[in-house]
Amino acid sequence: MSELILEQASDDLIANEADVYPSRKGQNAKLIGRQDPIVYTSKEQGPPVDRSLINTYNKQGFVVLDEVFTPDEVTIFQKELERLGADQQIQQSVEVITEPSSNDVRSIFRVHESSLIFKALAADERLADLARYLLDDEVYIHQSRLNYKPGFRGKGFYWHSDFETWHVEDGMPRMRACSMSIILTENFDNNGRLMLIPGSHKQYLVCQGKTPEDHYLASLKKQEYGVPSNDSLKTLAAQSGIVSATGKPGSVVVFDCNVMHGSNGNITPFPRSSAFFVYNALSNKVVNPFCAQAPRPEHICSREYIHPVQRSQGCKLNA
Ligand code: 6CS
Ligand code: FE
Repeated sequence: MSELILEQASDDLIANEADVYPSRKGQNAKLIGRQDPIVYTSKEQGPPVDRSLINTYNKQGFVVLDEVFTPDEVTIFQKELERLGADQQIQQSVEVITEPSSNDVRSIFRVHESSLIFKALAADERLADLARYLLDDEVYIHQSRLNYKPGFRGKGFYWHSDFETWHVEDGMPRMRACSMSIILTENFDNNGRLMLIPGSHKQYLVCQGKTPEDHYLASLKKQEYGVPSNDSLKTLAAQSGIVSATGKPGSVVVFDCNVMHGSNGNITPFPRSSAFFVYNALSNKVVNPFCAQAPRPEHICSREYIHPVQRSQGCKLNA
């Protein structure tokens, strides 16, 4: 049997037999237990941040690291965010998602490859070392995006678990990934900040319905599949409430791939922009999608270009 057929057979085996988190397979919505650790690292290795922050992450499913990046570094990120958002050529590319009710830029994907500054940021030890610690493995960027959440008409992101989408639509086998959202503009109470349900990462929410073809073309503007039923959301929220994760520009929201989160729209004049990197353990590389659809494109889910994030000594950023 040729190497290729063997490899495909093993992927199929993984994709078909090891679907321990089946969702959107016609069942009713329900909550099942998480079958993976949250913090993978063995105890003797010291964390790169205060142990109390690791404990909060483990318990809540997220933690806010205050002002990790200096104001000067944030200015560099903001200028790059504005440059990319204003670039006519980039605006026409597939990597840009516009707002559903305007042509405002909603997100730009794959910036860890297309922007030298965000490539350096993704590899910065203040982020990547923490991801390696939490996942106890080398890591690669599964997805990166700039979220502009523009003022006046920035639409929200309905409640969802990222992992449910990445498992079903991208073929991410297990919960061994974490996201880091670097706050680039002031998060106020009212400009569409990130809301999370603490502790929700410990249960997997099986979603009803079936994944439509090319679902990402709609879901990245307005997600309607792979979202919780009202009852399951009520159950999760009743268990531990809903909190907002805010912080000054330069702060980082670190969250487990399976924590339930969402954000409101933004009708204030103040954009709520962030840079978002998803670190996946190298041992948890995506296989075939667990839904019967074609894999999502490379700019949304790294599949062809999977390489470990190189160790760096801080962002090599030219002001
Ligand atoms: O579908 C995805 O991969 C993206 N969708 C959302 C709303 N959050 C995670 C991710 O960026
Ligand atoms: Fe999300």
